Amino acid sequence: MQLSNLYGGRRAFVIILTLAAVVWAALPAQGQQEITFTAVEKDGTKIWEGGGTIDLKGPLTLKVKNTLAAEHGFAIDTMKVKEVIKPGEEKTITVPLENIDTMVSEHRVYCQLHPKHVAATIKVAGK
Ligand SMILES: [Cu+2]
Repeated sequence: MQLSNLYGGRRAFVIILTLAAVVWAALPAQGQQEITFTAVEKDGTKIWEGGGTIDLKGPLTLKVKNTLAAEHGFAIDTMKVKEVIKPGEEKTITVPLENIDTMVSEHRVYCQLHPKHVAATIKVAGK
């Protein structure tokens, strides 16, 4: 009696796990978004190069690379992002949907360490 209960429970667990895996595999297909930014220097000016357009259907992945010899900040106030990227470092930042301010049509991507460091933007589709 106890043994068959244990077996039944384990089988149900396997079924749930399988279902969860199927759902999980299907989810990222909708609204998976990735945008790349690179800190570069052009004519003596530091620039966050990159950007793109997002929809607000899923989490956002930011691939951020600092090719320069000094640390640079990477901040997006309207997405609750504030990081420091070390020289030569490449960082992947995932922004959950709930951290993205839906009232904004253009998100400013800037360096919080250097006011003169030129910012980039992320646009929102359909806004
Ligand atoms: Cu900077």
